[in-house]
Amino acid sequence: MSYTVAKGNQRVDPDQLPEVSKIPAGVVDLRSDTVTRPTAEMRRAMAEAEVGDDVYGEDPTVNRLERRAAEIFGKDAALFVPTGCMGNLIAIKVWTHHGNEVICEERSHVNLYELASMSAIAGCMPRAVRGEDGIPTWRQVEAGIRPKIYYDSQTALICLENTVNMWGGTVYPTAQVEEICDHAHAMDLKVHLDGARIFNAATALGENVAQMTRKVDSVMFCLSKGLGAPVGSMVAGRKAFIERARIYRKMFGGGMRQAGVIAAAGLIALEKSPGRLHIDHENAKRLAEGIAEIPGLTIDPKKVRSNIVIFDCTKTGKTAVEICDALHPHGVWAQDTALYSVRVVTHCDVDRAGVERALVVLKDVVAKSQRKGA
Ligand code: TLP
Repeated sequence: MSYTVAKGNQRVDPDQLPEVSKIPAGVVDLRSDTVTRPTAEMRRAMAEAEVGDDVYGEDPTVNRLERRAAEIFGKDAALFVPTGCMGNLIAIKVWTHHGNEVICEERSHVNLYELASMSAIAGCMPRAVRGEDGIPTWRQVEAGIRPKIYYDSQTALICLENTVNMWGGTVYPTAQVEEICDHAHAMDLKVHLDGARIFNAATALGENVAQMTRKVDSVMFCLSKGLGAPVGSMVAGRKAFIERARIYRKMFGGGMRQAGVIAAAGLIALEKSPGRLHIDHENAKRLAEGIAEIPGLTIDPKKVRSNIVIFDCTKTGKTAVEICDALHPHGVWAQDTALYSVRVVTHCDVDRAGVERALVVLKDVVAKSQRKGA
């Protein structure tokens, strides 16, 4: 069977959009935490942001955001980039040469959802390894490292992800990250962390991001997911890394001029949002527990530690696309992530009442579809 995404997850026709840019009333949009809209405070800060030409390093708001991100992560420096994908690609480009291999987990974002940019642009091959719940141990990573023989392509970089999106927001224990870094460094390999949702991981672990990332060579994190900023991600690392990252950002078309307008929202996201992520996690837990009680749906709620819930719908006899398409007209939007996997993600624009409504609708839709399909 060929796989097409659910209608609600396809690119919409701009003419069909409502005029006001907010999640339509009555809709519980659980497709992703990327759908959050900027708060009134962010919009005010954006309107009032001091700006300059960032390609000349003259945007005071961008400079402030970069300094603050570096400080929070305990790194020398940070760089504001338009997207998480660009941040990851920049790091891969800095740490590798054409023809190198990059070790990553099989379902990682860099492997599956970045349009093969590590190959198409950085000239590298992904070497996918498998880890339980998307969290490979050092032993599993090590098995993917190429021997130093001149006719083998060479491993240059290990790319980890935390939280692990497509495994249901699972969380890397810091000791395991550090063990991988220690071994990798002893072999002259670099470690990049796709920390798109690192603040969710920090919330789940009760640790701080500086401590969690102290051994990685570079980290990317997103302002525009759970933290609620409209646009933007950061990469952070040593000074020499960021100097080269700046060059590749420009090469990839990411030199953004008066970007203070969006950095202003990013600063608010960075300061204020981490403190509320536990609410999203509690809502995700509630979703998972409710889903586990719906006949035909399978999930282990114990494994849900952050804001991502992925459940299996095989036993309903319906595909994930069919489930998502059936939910959509009832104002509950979910994302199909594989033929029989549906993802629901909690975030600041979904409250507990929305979660409860989503569960009622999901139960109803699954029950009806089973009756029809029987
Ligand atoms: N993830 C998106 C989709 O692309 C799947 C989502 O809805 O979750 N790393 C990770 C772990 C991500 O989850 C994402 C986006 C990115 C990188 C890329 O970030 P952007 O979308 O800013 O390029």
